[in-house]
Amino acid sequence: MEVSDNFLVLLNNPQLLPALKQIAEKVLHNQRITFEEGVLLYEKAELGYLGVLANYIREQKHGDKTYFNRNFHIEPTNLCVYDCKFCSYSRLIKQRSDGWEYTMEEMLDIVKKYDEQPVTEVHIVGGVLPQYDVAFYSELFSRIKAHRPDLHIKALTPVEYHYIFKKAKIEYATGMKLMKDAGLESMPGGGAEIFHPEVRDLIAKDKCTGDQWLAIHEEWHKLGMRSNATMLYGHIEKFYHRVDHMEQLRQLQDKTSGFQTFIPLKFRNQDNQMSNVPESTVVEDLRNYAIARIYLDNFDHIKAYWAMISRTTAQLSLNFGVDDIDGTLDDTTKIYSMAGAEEQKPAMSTEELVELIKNAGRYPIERDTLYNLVTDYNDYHFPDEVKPRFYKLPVIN
Ligand code: V47
Ligand code: SF4
Repeated sequence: MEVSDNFLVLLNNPQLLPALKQIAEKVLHNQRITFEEGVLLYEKAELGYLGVLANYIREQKHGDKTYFNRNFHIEPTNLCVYDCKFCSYSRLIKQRSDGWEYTMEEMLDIVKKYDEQPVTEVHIVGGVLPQYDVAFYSELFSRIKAHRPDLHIKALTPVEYHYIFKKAKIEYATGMKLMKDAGLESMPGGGAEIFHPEVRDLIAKDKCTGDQWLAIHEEWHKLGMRSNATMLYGHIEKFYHRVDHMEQLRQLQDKTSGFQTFIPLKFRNQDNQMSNVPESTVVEDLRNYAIARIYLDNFDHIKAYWAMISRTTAQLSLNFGVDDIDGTLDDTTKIYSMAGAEEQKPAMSTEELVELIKNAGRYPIERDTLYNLVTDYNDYHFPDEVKPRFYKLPVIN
């Protein structure tokens, strides 16, 4: 790919630290950066530098293409046996009157609500409770597939799988095969938090460990299946914890190639046990997307989850390595609104998503969960066409 003027200016800047110049040259030559270089980026690299590098990689992989899908969530319950300090669902928080625990029929009714709509994915994730066990989820998945075979089921995380397989006394490999046979098609990226025990033991003590999270994804990938990965950042972790997290993902990806998308999740501090911890700045959020794009050279996609990060930051992130902004959601998820995200009823129509992407100067592509093309919106004109890529200044006489 042609090197942009920005990249050339950056490489020829005599004030650039030699170590940062070396990283830029590695990126230019498609070489992998080291753990130490990852930490150095977090410690020393300013936003403009990171944007140039990450955008170069993003455009090399995808050009202007920016992906989204039509999806909805089912959150079986907002109560949980665990007590993650950052979570507004955890058991200490649950002494409130707005808890829900959906039955199987209630979850199937949610699926049926979308019968006439062109959604392609249901994303199922919520709290962990004993009644939702292997038998329950197997039946749920198979009944959803029986009702609507074309709806992709992306469901649960190693947090739930570790808990239900342990209760059922079955190995991860056996359990994941059972889920696949029942209709599970991919795994979302949740439950990863920060793998390093120095942090995990403080914020998410009792649930699956980092190694167990990775082992369950590995078993799933061995079945030929795909999954995502997240990282909950911007709380008590240090930069080396973030790099360690991405290093472990990069190593597993080298082994299996099963991950599709990396999703950095910004810690939101409302109504949880870490409300005293300030949230990261937008500058830090953008730096973090960019460093993820540079570090995870073997991941195809970096996603900014607009419901959590806000629409404006999602647009900005498209210049910092991000090529995916998740989907329509239809106000079916509460995880982030309960934790203080700007979007209190997260829902965007296809038109709004297309407009948001076009207004950021990018090329909207509706994908399915596995990144197959559903609709190319670049030449698609809605009745009220969206604004052009760059605004013209008004002429004042
Ligand atoms: O595992 C919980 C996180 C995750 C907070 O795979 C919080 O496509 C920030 O994984 N502040 C669930 N984060 C959501 C998730 C996800 C979302 C969108 C797309 C995909 C995908 C996956 O939310 C949890 C946890 O890490 N979380 N509370 C909080 N206060
Ligand atoms: Fe439960 Fe997940 Fe919240 Fe932890 S993050 S308390 S496991 S819902």
